[in-house]
Parts: sequence; structure tokens; C-alpha cells
Amino acid sequence: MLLKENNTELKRQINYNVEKIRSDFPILSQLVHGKPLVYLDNAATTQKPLHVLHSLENYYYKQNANIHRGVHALSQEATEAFESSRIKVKKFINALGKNEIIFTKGTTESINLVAQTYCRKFLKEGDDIIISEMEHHSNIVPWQLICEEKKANLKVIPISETGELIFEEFEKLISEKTKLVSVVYASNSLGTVNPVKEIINLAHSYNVPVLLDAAQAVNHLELDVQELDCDFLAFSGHKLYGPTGIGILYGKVNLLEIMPPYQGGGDMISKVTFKQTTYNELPHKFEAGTPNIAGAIGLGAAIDYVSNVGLDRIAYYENTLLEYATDKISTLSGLRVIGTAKNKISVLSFVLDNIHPHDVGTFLDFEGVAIRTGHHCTQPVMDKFKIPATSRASFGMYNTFDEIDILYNGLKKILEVFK
Ligand code: 7TS
Repeated sequence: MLLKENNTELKRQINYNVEKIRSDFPILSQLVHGKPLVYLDNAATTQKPLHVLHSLENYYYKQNANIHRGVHALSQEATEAFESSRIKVKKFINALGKNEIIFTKGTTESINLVAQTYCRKFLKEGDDIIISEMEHHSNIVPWQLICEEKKANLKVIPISETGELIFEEFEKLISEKTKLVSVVYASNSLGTVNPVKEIINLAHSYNVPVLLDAAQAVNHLELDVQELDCDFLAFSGHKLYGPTGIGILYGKVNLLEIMPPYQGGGDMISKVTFKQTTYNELPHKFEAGTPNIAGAIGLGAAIDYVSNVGLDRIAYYENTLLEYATDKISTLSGLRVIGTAKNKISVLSFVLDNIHPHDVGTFLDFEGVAIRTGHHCTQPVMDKFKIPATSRASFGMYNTFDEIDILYNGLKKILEVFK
């Protein structure tokens, strides 16, 4: 068991100053229901550091203009800031070129983009798309929509009792009929980190492209799209300590080139006549209309902030929080952890005997503790475990061992009250 007393030694070893990090997040120092806020809903969205808030303020105070079209100074400055964020994303995930980085609204839109362009063009009747049983609804429904339209089949890799993907079942499902594999890198309701490299290798041996839903991976694991060799990768800015309404679709350039545009409008064209329209070069072909300029700039600032702290150190620290929290709450009788994979991000789902998760969430809220309760947009996972919902605590770079003790004490109280 990892002891909280080891914390000082740990922080010395990895040079991790959580108090300094917390001071960069003003929202964390408030009271909720008269108690200090303990924010443990980071899988839903993360809080934003001052560096991100200032970048948004600076943009609206000093740079606000539309991009890619004005010759005036502000427009050029805004364009420069927007495009430099694209380069930051490119470096952050080690893409080959900035033309492989498409700004979207978030993970959901990125996945829908691939379904509505790549699959609209290449998916045929009788073809298969493979996903897994632990997907977020946003990596299920876009494929159902396009499969229904094209009379194709959606195949599902089952998961085990520990919440791990059963690889042998994937081996059985993949075939010459498979047109795309789309799997979550790290599960939002179970925490499981999937063996994505193996999945990609097997899919590529059938010449099948792979999309990774990296919504939950992006702030916990270092992503290197060249090393992974994934064909598409999607994530949202707001889970990486950046703003909402901005996200990324990474795609290999040879695939993006052969995909038709997603939406039509300004910026995505090269020449428009009533007879024929030609499209802009990558990545602009997929960015119709005025984008979320401030959001992209804020995402760039978030990447700067996270990179400065160091994703490897963040991951190490969060793993120790997860281990401490798992060991501690598992001692409570009547509590069962859902999702016990060997390799996990800092997501801890659990159920309490005969107490509905919504009651747990409401009770903890009065203690100042923010957790998530519900199906977490993964209803098939709930069906698999035959439960309606879970309570989920998810840890971010600013959480502390003391906050886990507050969670534990809250849970203990609930179990006593409901006994
Ligand atoms: N994929 C995964 C694995 C997710 O966790 C989420 C959001 C999405 C996709 C969709 O991301 P969006 O930014 O486009 O909405 N997950 C959660 C969650 O666990 N609680 O709230 C949102």
C-alpha cells in the first residue's frame, strides 16, 4: 500500500510541487457549501490554469479579428496566434506535419468527421467497422449512423470482468471486410488503458486504418502518433486544461487527402463558381467557417502549461494518487471498484451496496467533493457490469492525498448513514 507519508519523498523524487500547481488554478481555492472544493471530476472536464485564462483574455483584449482573410494588423496577429497553436499541437503529439492537425469542436466532432467523410466515401454494404464494448457514446453512435446508411455492420470487441479488452476476440472479428477500427485509448468509465499498439499492428496487417479516441489519454499519457502509427486520433481541449469548444482531429496526410470535405463554407475552398468548387489545401479543407479562434489559442497555452510541468511527471504523480485512493477506498466494506485493469489512468469508478450513485454524488457535494455519477456516456459498460450507474472520482494534476482522505471520509459517512 502506498502511504501518504511517502508523499514528501515522492514529491522530492519527481520534483513535483502540487501546491505551486494549485496556485495556478484560481477556481480550486473556493468554498462549496461552506467546505473547500475538492474537484474530482477531471474526466468530465479539467480546470484551467491562469496561463490559459490570460491567453484568452489577451486574445479578446488585444488581438480579436477573423483569421486567414484580413490584411490588417490584428487579423494577421490573430492568424499567427491561431496557426502557432496548430504547430504546438503538432509537436505535442509528434505529428509529421501541421497539415495533419485539424481544429474541431472536440472529440465528438472529430469522430463524426471521420464517419461522415472517410466512411461516407469508402464504406460499402456488408463491410465492417470494429469498436469495443468500453466506448464512449461518441465513439459508438457516429458509426451506427453511417453503418445504417451504408448497410454495413458494427462489430464490438467484448471486455472482461476486469474491464479489459479481450484481444483474442478482436483477432476473431477482424477480417478482409473490416474497413476501420475505432477504439478508445483510455476508458472514461473504467480507466482501462488499451493495448493500442497491438491493436494498430494487427489492423495494419489487414490494411485497416485505426482511429484512437484519445479524449482521456491526452492529459495522462504522452502521445506520439508516429510511434503509435495510428491513422486518426481525436481529443478535446477541455480535458487537457484548455477551453471547451475546441478539439483536434489528427489524420495521416495520405488519408486526409483522399477524404471529401466535411462541411462546406468559407475558408475550406480554393475557388467557387456555380459550375464547380475546388477545395483548399490541408488542413483548411476540413475547417469550414470561422473557427473557435480563442479556443485554439487557449489550447496552445494549455499545451505550454502541461509541457512545462511535464506530462511524464504528471502521469507518475496521478498514478500514485490512483494507487493511494484505490487502496484506501477498497477497505470500505460495501464498496466495489468497477474497472480493475492492470494498466489504468487515474479514473476510479465504484458502487456502494444498495446506495444509488446519485445519492452518493449528492451527499459528497455537501462535503465540497465533486465527483461524477451516472453511466458516463458508456451505457454498454453499465450493461456489461449489470449496474445502472457508478460513482466516479477522477484525478488531475492538482489533486492531493488530503483530498482523497476527504473523499474517503465522505464515503465512510455515507455508508454509516445508509446502514
Ligand atoms: N471519448 C471519451 C473517452 C470521453 O471520455 C469523452 C467525454 C468523449 C469521447 C467526448 O468528448 P467531448 O469533449 O467531445 O464531449 N467524456 C466525458 C465524461 O467522462 N464525462 O463527461 C464527458
